[in-house]
Order: sequence, then C-alpha cells, then structure tokens
Amino acid sequence: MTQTKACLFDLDGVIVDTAIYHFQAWRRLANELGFDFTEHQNEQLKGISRMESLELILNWGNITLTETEKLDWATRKNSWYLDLVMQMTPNEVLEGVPEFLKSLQEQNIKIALGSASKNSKLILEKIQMLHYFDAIIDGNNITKGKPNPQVFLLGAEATNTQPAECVVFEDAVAGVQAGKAAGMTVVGVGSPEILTEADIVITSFKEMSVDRLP
Ligand code: B16
Ligand code: MG
Repeated sequence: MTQTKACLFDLDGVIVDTAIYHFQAWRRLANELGFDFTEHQNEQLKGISRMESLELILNWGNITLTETEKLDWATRKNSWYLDLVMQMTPNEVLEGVPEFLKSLQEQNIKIALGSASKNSKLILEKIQMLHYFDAIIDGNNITKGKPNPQVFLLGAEATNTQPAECVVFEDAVAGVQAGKAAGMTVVGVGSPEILTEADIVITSFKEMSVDRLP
C-alpha cells in the first residue's frame, strides 16, 4: 500500500513537450532581432520563466533593451507561442501519462500541476488533460521560480497534503532540486546522468505505476 497522497507534475517535458514550440517562438524573436540560437542552447530554457528565458536569449545575441522593450518582445513571443499551442492535440500527450493519471484517480491519490508556465491551463485544455487535475499551480501563482520549492509547497497546500506525502515528477534539474527542497520524493523523467538528485529516474511513464510510489 502506498503512503503517497498527492502526485505533483511539471508540465513541459513531463505531460507534454511544449519545448519545441517555445523554441520556434523564441527563435523567431531572435531572428527578428538579427541573430540565431541553437536547439542545444534551447535546453537551458527548459523550466525557466518567460522573462528569465528572454534575459538569457538577449545575452546570447548581445542585445540590450529597456524594460518596456523587453516586455513588448515577451508579449510578442507569447502570442507566436500561443498560435502554436492553439494547434496542439491530445495526440501530443507523452506516452503512458493518461494511464498513470487514471490509476492515481482510482487509488484516490490527488493530482496537481507544478509548472512555471502562465499558459498551463490552456495547454491542458488543448490536450484534453485538464479534467485530471485537482489543483493547478503555475506561473500565475508563484513569485519564486524553481529551484525554489514554492510551486510544489503550494501544490501540497492545495491538495491538503504534507510535503512528505507528495511525489514530484520533473524533467529539469532545477525542478528536481525544487521538489527535494520541498521535502518531497522526486521522480526524474529523463536521463539518470542528468537528473542525479532525483530519488528514481524513469525514461517514460510506461515504466511508472502506483506500486512504485513510496
Ligand atoms: P510561459 P514547465 C516552462 O514549463 C517551460 O519549460 C519554459 O521553457 C517556459 O519558459 C516556462 O514554462 C514559462 O512558460 O511562457 O508559457 O509562461 O517545465 O515549468 O512546465
Ligand atoms: Mg519541465
């Protein structure tokens, strides 16, 4: 019998791969400002907030902007990104995720989102996953980004559980650190060589089941 009362899921890289759409939109911004960056550099933007991502990208292009200009470009990037999000379909949900969420519901284990994105509800709607979630904590609720534990502590609060009863699912190093700092068990989704601080690492939710929860 599992002691876990809530599972807290990151969005990008765990439920669905939105990184490809962020990349396209950020790249368009860079190109309009007269430079380019690679998919390899894009890796550094995963799990990082919109404005922090913009700062990194402007640095790569050696571009200095005023605060107002930064906000304008971030808004423009977000509208390009949303054009892509609007075309998303349930086929894009990562393998094994719906089956695992269903099994959590059957065991009365709470399900919450813990994401840096301000667009998480819309994305969950487009991929028809919103109905699984008992709570959504995202970029609209938090004041401190990962690796700060705030997003996951708010997830525990929203599901009326204690941190020690929560399991976090994360694909980013900063997200794994946030889950550990919150005092939670962390399942890394990706490579064990990268997610070294996670308690266990899976490569896909096809490997995950309720009996692997603590
Ligand atoms: P938005 P996660 C993160 O999602 C993305 O990984 C990151 O690339 C993005 O900048 C951030 O959300 C903010 O997204 O611009 O939609 O508010 O991994 O925390 O679910
Ligand atoms: Mg992520």
